[in-house]
Amino acid sequence: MSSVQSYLEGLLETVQRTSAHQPEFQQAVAEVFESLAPVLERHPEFVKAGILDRLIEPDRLIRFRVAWVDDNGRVRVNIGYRVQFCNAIGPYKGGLRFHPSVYEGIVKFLGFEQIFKNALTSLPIGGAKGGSDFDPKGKSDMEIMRFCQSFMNELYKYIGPNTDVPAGDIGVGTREIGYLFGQYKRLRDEFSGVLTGKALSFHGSLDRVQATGYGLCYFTEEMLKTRGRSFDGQTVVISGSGNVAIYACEKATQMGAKVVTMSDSNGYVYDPNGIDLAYVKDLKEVRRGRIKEYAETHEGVTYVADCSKVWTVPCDIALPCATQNEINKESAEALVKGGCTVVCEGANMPSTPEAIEVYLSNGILYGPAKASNAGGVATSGLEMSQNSERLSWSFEEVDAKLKGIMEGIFHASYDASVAAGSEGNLMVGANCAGFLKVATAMMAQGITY
Ligand code: NDP
Ligand code: 2IT
Repeated sequence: MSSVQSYLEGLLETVQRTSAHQPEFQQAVAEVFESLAPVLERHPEFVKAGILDRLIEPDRLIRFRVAWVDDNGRVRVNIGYRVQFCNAIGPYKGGLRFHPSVYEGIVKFLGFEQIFKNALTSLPIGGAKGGSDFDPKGKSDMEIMRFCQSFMNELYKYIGPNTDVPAGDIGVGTREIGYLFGQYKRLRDEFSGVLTGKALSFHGSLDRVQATGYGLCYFTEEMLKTRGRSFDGQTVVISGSGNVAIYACEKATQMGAKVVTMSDSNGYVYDPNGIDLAYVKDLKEVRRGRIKEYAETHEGVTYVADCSKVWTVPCDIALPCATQNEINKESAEALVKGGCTVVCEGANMPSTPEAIEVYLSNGILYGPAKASNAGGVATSGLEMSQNSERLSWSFEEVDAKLKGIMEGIFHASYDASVAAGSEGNLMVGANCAGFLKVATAMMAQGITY
């Protein structure tokens, strides 16, 4: 074993010890490490400076109590988190997730991935993530507001437009960002770009709502071009029915594809005529209903009460847009069997390591999340720029920048895969390109943390 390999293995053992019982974080670190040997062979100075030894431990992990009062006057308590992982190339930046599964291992995996994703955007943003085990499902609007206010009563101490700029993720959209922003403004008496994903009425960016899904499709289109293909005429399977899934469906359809599925954690719908997106937008964005209602109101649509079976639907392209580890080995094999030749990730870490092995050994074109879903945070970066200059750009201007950024991420990842001796392996390429940028900045700034 080379000395670089044994160095990486030693660090993985450290992670298993220091982050025991956090399998998602261990998985995210292992995937990055698997790619980095060629970069470390070329740059022994990164090993000497302990760049990775430092990156596996966040700058800080903040954990706090969030007490709030429900509509029945009962006191409820949740746990809030913010992990500030690395600010080598800009203020900490990353979303907030409200979901009952949130714990340290989830925010750390997301924060760790965010470091390299944000580096790939080429914008000055560092890596962070946060959230709570609060479950927004079934909560009234006033309960959501009171929870957000209580969450911000603690979080405000640690964030700021030049320090740490949170945004949305699962369970946190425009409504929640509004309540969080209102409370921050009250506590600090300051109107600033401290959060992104804001509503347009108080200087959110046009195209931010669409950005992750649109960016995913721009990235996928670049991948398809390498095989002389495009979205036109392709059958697409999408999981999830939230923010990312909806706008991935919209852009893929605009590009000529037929999207035949959407899902939530209860099940999926299969519409052979192509998803009626106007209905889904009203169902999810306005009425906050469940995807099952789609089958109840549309002719010829199948509903299957098992979301993991969505991958058995035959397709050309799969865009997982729900959550981590939603495609395991068995699901990946089902995709291959159904004729799928492209998997591009809208969700964060939706494929297990075993699923990725299935993609690679079957010649599937694979777009890894930290490259392919970077359009959301990139447009958050553009929202920060607009807020700083107190100007708003047009939808077309933002979307053209988003498209350019996604094309840039594809080419940087592709070129880095060539340099690493794994031409076309975008997972290796994205990890190497993102890491190289962060490591170079850390080298220049000395050993601080
Ligand atoms: P939303 O809350 O808008 O939607 C989440 C969707 O995923 C819902 O349909 C939800 O179904 C489903 N889902 C969540 N958890 C599970 C689960 N355990 N099993 C099955 N389905 C599940 O979130 P987003 O669309 O914003 O986020 C989706 C993914 O994209 C996440 O991985 C997120 O980290 C990632 N992402 C988001 C970005 C953004 O800008 N919003 C940017 C980059 C990545 P249900 O209603 O049943 O929970
Ligand atoms: O995973 C992600 O990149 C996001 N949830 C978006 C984060 C952001 O700051 O816009």
